[in-house]
Amino acid sequence: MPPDLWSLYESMLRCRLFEEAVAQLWRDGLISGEMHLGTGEEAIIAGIVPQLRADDALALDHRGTAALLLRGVDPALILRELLGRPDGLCGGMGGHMHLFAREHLAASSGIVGAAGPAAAGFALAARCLRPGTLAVAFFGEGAMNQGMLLEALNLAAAWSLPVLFVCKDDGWSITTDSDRMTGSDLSMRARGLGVQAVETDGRDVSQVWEAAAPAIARARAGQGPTFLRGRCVHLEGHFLGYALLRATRDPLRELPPILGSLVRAFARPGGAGRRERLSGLRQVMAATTATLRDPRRERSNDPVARTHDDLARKDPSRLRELEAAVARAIRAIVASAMQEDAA
Ligand SMILES: Cc1ncc(C[n+]2csc(CCOP(=O)(O)OP(=O)(O)O)c2C)c(N)n1
Repeated sequence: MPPDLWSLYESMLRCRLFEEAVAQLWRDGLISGEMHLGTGEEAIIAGIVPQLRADDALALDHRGTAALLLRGVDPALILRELLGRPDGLCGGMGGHMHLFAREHLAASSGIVGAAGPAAAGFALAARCLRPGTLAVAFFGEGAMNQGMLLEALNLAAAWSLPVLFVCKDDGWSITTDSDRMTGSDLSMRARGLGVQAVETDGRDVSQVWEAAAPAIARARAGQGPTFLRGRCVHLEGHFLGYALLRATRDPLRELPPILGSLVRAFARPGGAGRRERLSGLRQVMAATTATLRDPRRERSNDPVARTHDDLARKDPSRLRELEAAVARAIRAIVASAMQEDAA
């Protein structure tokens, strides 16, 4: 049985508001480089991470911030890490993609697919050192086309390792429609390697919890790995400032510079022939049209919004209080992280 929806919502909202605070710091120019957030993945993170015990392990991808937050890593340390400060979680050297919390048995990597072998390694160690514990790997569906992740699935099946492989399937690998580069169905692929596969609605936190619980229990009992696939939508696109999303949200402001560079690139002398250039243009147009029909616009695809709507129907004043309390807590975390003299 999942915990009540209020507590699941609180976890999701903490992730969302924390990542919105990160987005603001990024927009203010205080965080350098790209920023991949898990906005839209909250139901998958909040439906699984709180089920783990302190001695379970977590292997994360380039969107690992929210999972570390729910894991109990000090949020001020995470924020200072993203700000590149020496008093951050990894001395300011890891940034948002390479976070490591030794005492929480949690590690993230920006190398797509790396969560698979990391989790298999954690699980092998778990079997020897901490029987009854498991490792969870989080990754996108694009990572399922990386050899190392398939090798990890294979080894986990062959050695019956306690791993939960969680595929957060948003259908896109940056600007590539994942279906166009994926042969066969991902769950079938996992089954083909000897890993049991389960599918769930990754936008529904209670369903994710219910799908993950038996897989976690199975791994703890030494009965082997599970591949859990949850479909979700990345509400901010691949990364913050994603050009196509900006263009569809504010076309008058954002489209002219994009069109300008496209026309310049098309007309530039030398380089590829006219036919290849036209084909490139067609691909850009297709990606733009796909973004225009974007599921990101539908409220039902936002796991936080849809749970908010459910709870608002039940008890609006309790919901207001809960949301205000979470927002206050996140503001306090940001204020504490930004203090210059933090230890
Ligand atoms: C091994 C490797 N190849 C390519 C990249 C560049 N890259 C970063 S994110 C990404 C897309 C990954 O798609 P998916 O696994 O579906 O995750 P999502 O970003 O959609 O969450 C790629 C190709 C990388 N970081 N690592």
